[in-house]
Amino acid sequence: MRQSNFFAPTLREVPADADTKSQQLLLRAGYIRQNAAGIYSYLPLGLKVLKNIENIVRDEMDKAGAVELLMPALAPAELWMESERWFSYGPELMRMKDRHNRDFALGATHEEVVTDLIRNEINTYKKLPLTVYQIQNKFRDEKRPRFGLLRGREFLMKDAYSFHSNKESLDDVYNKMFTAYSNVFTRLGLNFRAVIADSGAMGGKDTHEFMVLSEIGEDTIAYSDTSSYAANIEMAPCLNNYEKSIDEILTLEEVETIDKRSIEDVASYLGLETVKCFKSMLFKVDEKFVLVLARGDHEVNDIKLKNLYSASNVELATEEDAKRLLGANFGSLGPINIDTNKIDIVADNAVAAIVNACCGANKNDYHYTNVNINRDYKPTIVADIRFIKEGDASPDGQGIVKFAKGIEVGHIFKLGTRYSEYMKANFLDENGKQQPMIMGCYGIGVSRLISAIAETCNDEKGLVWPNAVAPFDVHVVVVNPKDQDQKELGEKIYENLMSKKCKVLLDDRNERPGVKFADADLIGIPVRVTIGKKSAENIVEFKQRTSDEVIEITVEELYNKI
Ligand code: 9G3
Repeated sequence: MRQSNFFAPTLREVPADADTKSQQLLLRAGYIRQNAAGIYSYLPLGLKVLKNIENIVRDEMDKAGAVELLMPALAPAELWMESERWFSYGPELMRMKDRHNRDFALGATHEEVVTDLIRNEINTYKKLPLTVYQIQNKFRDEKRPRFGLLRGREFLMKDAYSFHSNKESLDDVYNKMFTAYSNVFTRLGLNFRAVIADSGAMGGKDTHEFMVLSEIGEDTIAYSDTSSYAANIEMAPCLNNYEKSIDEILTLEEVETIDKRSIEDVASYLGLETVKCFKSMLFKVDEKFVLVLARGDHEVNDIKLKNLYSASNVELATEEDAKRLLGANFGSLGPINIDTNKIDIVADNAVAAIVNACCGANKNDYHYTNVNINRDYKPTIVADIRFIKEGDASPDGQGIVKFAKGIEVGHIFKLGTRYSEYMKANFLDENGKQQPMIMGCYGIGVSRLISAIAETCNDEKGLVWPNAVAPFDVHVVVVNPKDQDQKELGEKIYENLMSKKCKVLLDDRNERPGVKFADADLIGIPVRVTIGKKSAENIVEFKQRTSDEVIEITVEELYNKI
């Protein structure tokens, strides 16, 4: 490709609204342009990187035995009504009406469409298992699109769906996908972890997220410092290994704690450690009020609370709710003498192990001390309901937990029959009995990967693409195209490398050398060949983007080197 009639508008200055390094570089190097919040155009360089990533994903999907198809982005609302998701998703699901005023969803994901497609074609175990995938734009009207391609409103996803007549078959495909995903992210040169995740609204239980470690990642991973254990902190379980103290059980006391609100203030005022105190947080779980008890140094995990109740919505109650139901403000709430017909009490495992605890008295400016579970309050449920912390024992019992931020680039699920039951996608099993198909689904954020790679593969001069995804293999820079020797040698090398199936970008522009070198560094093609003064002696300069070293070699040596 000749740069003189290419389209890669590079920018000198950093765009003001770029909120991450990768976004700055992709904009400055002319890879993408924003059309609207979370909506982008891929310019030629960006599209080449996107296609390279797609093809690695395609290659691994095909090797895993999946078959590529392409479904429409427009889905009739009726399908989303059958799965009962039409009304459970809010403004994030983009919708439209056609000319006949019929409702459609703009595809945020394709469980409904693919299940409808398969239920009309497959009805016997003899045709299972089947795994199909597509690589297609998804639409999700994110409240806060940010970090460029990392959280867009129209983005490219590879989504695969597998259909099975039994669990073993699902397990087999799930494992094949797990391997395929590991291959994809390894081939892309990413530092990633497969973490145990929460399946959220998707139903099913086993699910893994693939996280690229990065400071700007929105997810937090809890991982063991000695084993391969890693889990999204949303669901990382906490070992129930709290030792119950052998202190004598003391008599309950109500104490005045004027203007002491936080656990720390109350604990220090009463001369207690915070681990002897517990906080009581009032939540609304769907329509039910739940008072959740967590030790002073722990935080309530609302995702675990949601899963405990299989709820669809969990939120903190308001202070008015607290005053109306418990008679006190936040910071003075507690489980003693409350109406457990109206309010459940959920105590974290750690709270159940505290002897002579301190908690709110449901009376402003008063607390109880020497609180003992079952004597002074009866919890509805005792469970693991807190967020894991750095320093906790690793859930697999090996080593201790550390945190890292991660960018989710893949997510695989064992869906079970959640969609096939709602949508009657059944098959006749070996015994001639109708059964709902067992499903799995597997996503990779293809466009998100551009930014995830750019976020780690860069330096102060610009992008530094790994060979596997670079838009070109070699950047041939003719320092002075007006010089006949340089121009001709540049053309010769360009043609020769192209004949060897090398992807070459030839910078034949009439620009100052400094501009050309700066652009080459910014664009980030792995190898740069400079055609300069010594071209008459058949000598060129060879430079790898990952090093500052520039070597002079003959054109012949160049061909061998490349
Ligand atoms: C929606 C909207 C946003 C969504 C979903 C539905 C996430 C939704 C989960 C999945 C599950 C898997 C197949 C590929 C892998 C991920 N955000 N999810 O279902 F309507 Cl607006 O997408 N789908």
